[in-house]
Amino acid sequence: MPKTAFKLLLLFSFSSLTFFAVLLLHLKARNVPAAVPSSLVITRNNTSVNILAAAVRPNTTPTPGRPGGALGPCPDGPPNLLGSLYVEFRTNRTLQDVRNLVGPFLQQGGRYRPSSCVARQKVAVIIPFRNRYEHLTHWLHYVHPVLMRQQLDYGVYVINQDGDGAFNRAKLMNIGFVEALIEYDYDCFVFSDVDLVPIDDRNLYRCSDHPRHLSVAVDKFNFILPYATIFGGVSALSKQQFLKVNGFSNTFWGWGGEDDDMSQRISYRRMFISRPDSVTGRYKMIQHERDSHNDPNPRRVQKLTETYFNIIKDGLSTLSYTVREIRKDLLYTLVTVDVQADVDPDVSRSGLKPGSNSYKVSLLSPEEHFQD
Ligand SMILES: [Mn+2]
Repeated sequence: MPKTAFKLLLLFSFSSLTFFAVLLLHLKARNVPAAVPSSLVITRNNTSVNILAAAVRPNTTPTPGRPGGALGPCPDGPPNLLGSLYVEFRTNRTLQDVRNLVGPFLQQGGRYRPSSCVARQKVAVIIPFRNRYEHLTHWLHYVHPVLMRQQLDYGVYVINQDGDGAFNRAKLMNIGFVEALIEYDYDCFVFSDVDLVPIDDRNLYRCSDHPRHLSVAVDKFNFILPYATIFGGVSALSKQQFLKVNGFSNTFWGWGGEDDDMSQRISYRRMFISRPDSVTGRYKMIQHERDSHNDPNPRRVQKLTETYFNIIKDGLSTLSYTVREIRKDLLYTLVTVDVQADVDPDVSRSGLKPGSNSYKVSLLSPEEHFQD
């Protein structure tokens, strides 16, 4: 009798050992960066897009698949938040480092949704962009894990202005809104500068009853809100809120004014700006020199007196651009666009130089732009 028991015990230990060995192997395999190509190129040359056409275009990207039955909604307060975070930009991390670190949790194009519950909001994070791969690397490194802990169903869209024309941050954000909606049924849009990283993950990248300004306490401004109506840096509008204000103006070329114009659109449409408190809303800004082709717009102050009359005739309803390329990286979707700097009469009136080669198709891959 004890002999049989001993045999059974031996058999049991052997099978558990085998089980753990297999489990370990499986876990190890999961740690290897996902076996998906880091770049997948879709070219849509000379496809003019407008908001109406976008609305009827079919979804091109299926939503991230999720096997299994019905999940419950995620809790209103994400349970795994850490609070204040350590953020450091003086490193030589590369995009590949970030792919290795957070890539295994993502789907192609910088997409994520929680596996244990149904996210409360579908959030598109829109980053207006040109030639700032070093900043983007830091942003992706720090913000992806935050968004995951916040249990969002989200995607990261980097809207890359092609050519050397005057930069148009606001138009890029309008384009991000349209392009993200073509892909997925997002209900919330967070617009973020590439050089702003939240240093507290309790600052939820979600939308609320009113348009929300998230970057309220930036280190560059000694963690103080510079003025009461400020809406620049990082902000969040629901799809309905964004449509209500007709998006951003498309006619702010060069630096400044477009965020204040949005702030006025919001108040003219009888909405308020909501904000996190000044501890939760802390940010670290990556220090940099002013970009070329982004000089202060001399018309920006004058233009702010015209917002009220321009809401209807300048915005999503009049948005026109050309998608040069859509590139799916594991960490983000890169949409390279021609914003038509040289066909907009407002560029010449603004006193800024229109782009000489804004129709040039970008042939460099992000890695070639990015000096590792
Ligand atoms: Mn900046």
